[in-house]
Amino acid sequence: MTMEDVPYTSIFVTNAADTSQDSLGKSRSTSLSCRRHWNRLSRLQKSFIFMLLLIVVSFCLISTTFTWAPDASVAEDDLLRNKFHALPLSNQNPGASRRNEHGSAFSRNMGVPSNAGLPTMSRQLQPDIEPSRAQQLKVPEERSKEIKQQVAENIRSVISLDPVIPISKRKRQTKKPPMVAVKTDYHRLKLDGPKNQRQQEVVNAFLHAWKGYKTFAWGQDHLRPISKTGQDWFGLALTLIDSLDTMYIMGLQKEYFEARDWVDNSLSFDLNRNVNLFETTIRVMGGLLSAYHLSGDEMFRHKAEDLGNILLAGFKSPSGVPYSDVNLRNRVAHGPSWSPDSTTSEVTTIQLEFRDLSRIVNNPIFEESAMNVSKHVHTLPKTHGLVPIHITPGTGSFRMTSVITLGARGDSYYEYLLKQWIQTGKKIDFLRDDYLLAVDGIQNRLVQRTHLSNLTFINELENNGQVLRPKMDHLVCYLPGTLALGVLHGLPQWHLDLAKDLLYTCYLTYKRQPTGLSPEITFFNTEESATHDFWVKHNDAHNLLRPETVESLWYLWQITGDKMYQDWGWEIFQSFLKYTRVEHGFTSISSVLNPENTRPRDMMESFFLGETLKYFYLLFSDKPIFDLKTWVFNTEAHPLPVYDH
Ligand code: DMJ
Repeated sequence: MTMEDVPYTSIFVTNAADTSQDSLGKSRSTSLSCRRHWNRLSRLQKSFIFMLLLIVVSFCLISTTFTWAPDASVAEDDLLRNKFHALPLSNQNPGASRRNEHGSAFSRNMGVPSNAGLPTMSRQLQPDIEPSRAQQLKVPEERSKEIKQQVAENIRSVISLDPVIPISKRKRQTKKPPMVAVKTDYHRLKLDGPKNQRQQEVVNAFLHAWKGYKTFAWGQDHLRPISKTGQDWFGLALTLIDSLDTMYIMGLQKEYFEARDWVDNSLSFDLNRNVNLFETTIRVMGGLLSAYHLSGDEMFRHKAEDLGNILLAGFKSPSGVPYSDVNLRNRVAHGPSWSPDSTTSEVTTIQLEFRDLSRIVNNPIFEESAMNVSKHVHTLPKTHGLVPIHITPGTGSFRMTSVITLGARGDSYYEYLLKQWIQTGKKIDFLRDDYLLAVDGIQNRLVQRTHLSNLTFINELENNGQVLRPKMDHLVCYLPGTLALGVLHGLPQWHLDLAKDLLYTCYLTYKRQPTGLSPEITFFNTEESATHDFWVKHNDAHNLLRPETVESLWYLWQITGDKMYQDWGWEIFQSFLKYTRVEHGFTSISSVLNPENTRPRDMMESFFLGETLKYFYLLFSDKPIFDLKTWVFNTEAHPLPVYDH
């Protein structure tokens, strides 16, 4: 017992003794005189008093029932707040100080803001989605149970030893959001399932792949459909997150909500793993952002913000050009072990996502960090607008000896110049100008035609821009779609001619193989004596279920209205079904050259569900589903809204 306790104890003892003697007699005489007064009243007077009492009691009962729930939520918040204070500092989320540092809103955060304890706190900790009117009017018992559960859950997450406790884990929404697009009236999206046989077949393929993933690899990055196991690259459920918006678009409600709940309950970024900044941004952040925009589900926004705060570590280099990898737990970034360089396309293909994140959480740090990279790259010397595929974060300079290509490690630099310009309402001129210069450079320095059939292809440029190499990655086949998109947004019409010619070549890289599937890399012949337009090296003959050609077919169909592109896509889809579908999903194959022996690789990449099947579904639609003036697709096929600046 402390000194402060003593007076309170003695006062309590004295009062108790008084009550037992003196006050007992007083209360007896008071009750006798009341009864006398009552008996003297008339019948009317007695009825009037009864009525009055009844009204007062009813009023009290009603007001208790309807004001109880909000009071309880304040109590819940108080309990939570006390828990935060009770925790030793080392157990609190280290992200809190980071958020503070970047000026991010504390409202939903784990960290205790400087105004903790002020009355506003209970409002700040309200659920992410406002409880519906029906929820607010629930009977107290039911609501009480719900709140107790929520508090227990919150406390569990607060006292866990995990250094990173995601915001969305603490304030989880209890009601599933409706399956409607958040901006239906504005974008007029109709996401109510397949409308024709081709789309239905795509949905069937998706469900087949999903079943395999769910059965054997649930929550893992990829499915190995032959060995019936999962594979982890980053440990971030890449397939599940890449697929969210595909399911939403296909109208697969049951599957979508299962995945949505997994993200809510089980997606954790507290992993001691190095992840690739670019891949994590385009697949995971992109997937979460588009799921948020389509569904309006706040949980996705919070998860994206959690991830964004971690990935910001990537930009902490001397030049601001990000390192390739970030450790999710300790938030330390570094380059790959074999090189001091980052990849040009990687550091310039995170801007759509970081900008969108900034806009939806109202914190400029993400957009600024990523946009500074674009601004910096804009100032670097280039070859007719074309860039080498390596850049050094230490100095911020290009590795000038690196190859120039529209394929691996160069591709989406060009794509994001255009798409960023579109995303920001076509107001940032240097993005458009760099894109236009680059397309000029492609046309004048890289484009060539085969001698035999006059097929258009795009070379690579080696040795400091001196030597042309007639090698084209399948990845280059995204370019026709991007060129067509530029034309839709008012860029020169000749870009569409180039797009059509190039897409025809891409289509032939499928059609002319005995499996009807394209290899990873194709070499082209320009000599007069050539008997073939192109050929494939044994080691380049694999097919990874990549999306780029289907992506471009979709853009070209939607922009030109020419159904020929749908038919080409249908042929390609049949070939995927024939040669890559296995009992428990789809698999990449080692050879497109030999239908008798494709040598399956036992790997279904997340982009097959996130991109390839989504683009097939969009391509086979009778009418365009997305308005390409109000939506812009990231490089992993995740739709994001266009802003006006
Ligand atoms: C995807 O992750 C993206 O499309 C990226 O831009 C390139 N590589 C794969 C698909 O091939």
